[in-house]
Amino acid sequence: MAKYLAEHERKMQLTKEEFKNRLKRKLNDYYEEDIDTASTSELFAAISAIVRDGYAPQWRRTRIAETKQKEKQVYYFSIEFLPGTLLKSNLLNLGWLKTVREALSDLGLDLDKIAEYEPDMALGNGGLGRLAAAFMDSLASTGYTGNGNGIRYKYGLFKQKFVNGYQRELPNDWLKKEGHWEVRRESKSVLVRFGGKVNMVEDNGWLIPQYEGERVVRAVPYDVAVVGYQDGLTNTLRLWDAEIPPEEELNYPTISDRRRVEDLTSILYPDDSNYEGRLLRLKQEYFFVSAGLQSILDYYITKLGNKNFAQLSDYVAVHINDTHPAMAIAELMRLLVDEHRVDWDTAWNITQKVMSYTNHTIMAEAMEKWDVNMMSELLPRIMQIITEIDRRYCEGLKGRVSDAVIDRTRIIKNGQVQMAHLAIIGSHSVNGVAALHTQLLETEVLKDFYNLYPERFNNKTNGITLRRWLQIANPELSDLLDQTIGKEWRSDSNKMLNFEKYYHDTKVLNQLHEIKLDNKKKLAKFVKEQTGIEIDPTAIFDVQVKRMHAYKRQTLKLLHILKLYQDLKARIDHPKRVIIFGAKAAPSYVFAKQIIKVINETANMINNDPDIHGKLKVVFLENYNVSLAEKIIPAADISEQISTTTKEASGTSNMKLMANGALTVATMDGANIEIKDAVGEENIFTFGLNKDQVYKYYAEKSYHPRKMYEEDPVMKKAVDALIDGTVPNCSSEGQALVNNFLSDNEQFLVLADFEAYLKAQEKVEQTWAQKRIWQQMSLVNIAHSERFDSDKTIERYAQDIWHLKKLKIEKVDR
Ligand code: GL7
Repeated sequence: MAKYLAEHERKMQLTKEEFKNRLKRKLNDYYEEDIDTASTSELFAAISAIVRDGYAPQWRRTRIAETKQKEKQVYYFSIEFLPGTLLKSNLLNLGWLKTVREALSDLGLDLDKIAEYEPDMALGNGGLGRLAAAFMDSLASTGYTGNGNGIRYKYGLFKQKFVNGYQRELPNDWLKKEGHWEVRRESKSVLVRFGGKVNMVEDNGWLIPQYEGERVVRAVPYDVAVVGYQDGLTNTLRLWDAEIPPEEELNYPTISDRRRVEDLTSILYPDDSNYEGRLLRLKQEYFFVSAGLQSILDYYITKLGNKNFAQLSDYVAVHINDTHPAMAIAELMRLLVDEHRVDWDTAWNITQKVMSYTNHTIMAEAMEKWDVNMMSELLPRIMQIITEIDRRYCEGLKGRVSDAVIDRTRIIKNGQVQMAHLAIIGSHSVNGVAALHTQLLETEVLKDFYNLYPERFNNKTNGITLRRWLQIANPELSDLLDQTIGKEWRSDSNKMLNFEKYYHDTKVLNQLHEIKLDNKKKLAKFVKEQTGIEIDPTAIFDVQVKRMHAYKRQTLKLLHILKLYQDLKARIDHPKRVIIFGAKAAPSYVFAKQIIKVINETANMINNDPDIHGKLKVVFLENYNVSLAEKIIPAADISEQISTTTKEASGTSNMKLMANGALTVATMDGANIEIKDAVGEENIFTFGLNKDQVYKYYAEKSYHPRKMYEEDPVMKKAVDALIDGTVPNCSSEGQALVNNFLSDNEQFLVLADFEAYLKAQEKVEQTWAQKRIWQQMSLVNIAHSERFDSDKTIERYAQDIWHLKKLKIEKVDR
């Protein structure tokens, strides 16, 4: 061990010279190339190999410490992980970023250019997947052993292209490129069963299932290292791939049989906040849940040498990230009862103690409900177990609460399995992702469950990896923080609050301004390269980046744009503004795609109208993903967080943007409320209906937008622009938007918030004119973003839900 540690320390000491030597060696060994002849892909592959060598010893050391110290571990089960690119974050977390950047620069090379080669690991749609990735980083960086458990999709989230203003989707074949971070761990493979029939037969007084005619798939894990921030700890994100088991080859005779297995892990469902009851998705869910749980129990038995499952929850916490992995509850029951012969009551007790669940949305269309017949056919034993859980649940409550409550909360209803109900009934903890969201779960959406099990409910407001959104995406701002408050904020975000002391410091305020301007110039250059559109870096950069969805109300922004345009045409002046969108629409979400088309046509019209002298520009960047976010967010002046109050569970782009000094225009929804609490009312632009007003409209069915439209000429003019020929080439899409706005059933109340939104934007303009105040507000936002550091969120999960202790790893001194 001592020799091994010494070797580790040596590897961790990376000087520029040492790095250059290693780079030369790798290029020579892999490609027989020199530094000056190597291509970008070769350089990337060589550097990533050096990084892997760098963390390999600490990855191993973490595993050894885990088995020795036997601290409880959490397994974060998520059908999505969205880490983005890993080269720079691994370098940062190893403590090598600066050295490598400088060494490359000595060699005439640019780290940022080389890093661009890496494809995003886009195994997620949006906030939910990104949060899972942030939590992985934070677990490792706060010293906990946390394991990710997910799916290794062959194709990540589709690449978005615009053709004639329409979204087109292209496959995202991310595995094709060189320099992967994953390690195939064939020896850890497990088998997962689908279909067939189950017969329960008696064996020594125990009823055990006998399977007949089932399909067996091999789950092979690919492990990705999750390097902690300069703490010597490296955790594992385990992603499962599906293969035909070698011993089952004969059972897969045709190409289409084989393809069915490959298909299991080939695509990520590109839906955000929506769910489709498709068989393949159900297969995916069971596949990674079963594989993950089998490998956990295997570890428990063989590595920890424990066969007493009653103690499982002292060593293992399984977290169910939204309902997609909720079958973990039934699968753990199956493994305990069928495979390890634990009696039902004991197994149930263990399961509840092990499992915890996060709800990420109150939108009804996102609530998973699986057809009982479909589930019985695909997963007969799991369906039996869920039926038994449901039966016992109802029986246990009978006579204690009304039949109506039992009926509303039971798992199996109307031929469907309610996954959220399974998740709540089988877990000891249920949390929402922002204070308002949790409150709505308790008082509206999950009210019955809250009355039954109030102790299970808790809030865990989301967080973001400040390391990525500041240290990697905004090095200039990070340097300014170093120069003012010292470097400690990099490992202790609480220190960022000290930045507020510079509130009256003209020099710092000016520096903030310069940094923002510089980031805006870089983005302007990128926009020019990508789209040909010229934008002025001194204009207000007004940013809305998130999935395209009716509830997020990119349409409200669109109406604001049309109003500004109409003003400018009428010679009513406004400060120069560039509106920047980034958003993908789910391929099957017709309305979202119509919004994209209309925004693109509006942008085209405005950007090419000489009449308005470039005072307004609209840029819709293609293919919004983590890498693009890293370019846009540091350049934002305004952060648009304008969802209908009650609909955005938390939001996380709101946090990233504030950390980079953007000022938020916000409805009092999700985490916006907590941002307001952190920065104070005077440092944010709030507007719009509150939750009671929203619910009142719903309850009384009193929303009549056509009346609002008829009575407000400004609104009418903006809305009419979509159908009176003002915005060209999208009459059917424009009409679809207008029909939606004017319908009494329009749930997102766009027109109800229109006037208030314009007022908020007027305030933005007035504030923009007062440069110093703007800089001061920006500074306050940066300082208070510490509150949304995902390291802090993870500490709360670790303490309140998972009950973890930190692993002791001797600190690696660098
Ligand atoms: C989401 C919420 O919509 C979003 O508000 C939240 O920040 C995120 C992470 O908790 O989870 N829920 C959801 O289904 N998706 C989200 O992004 C796709």
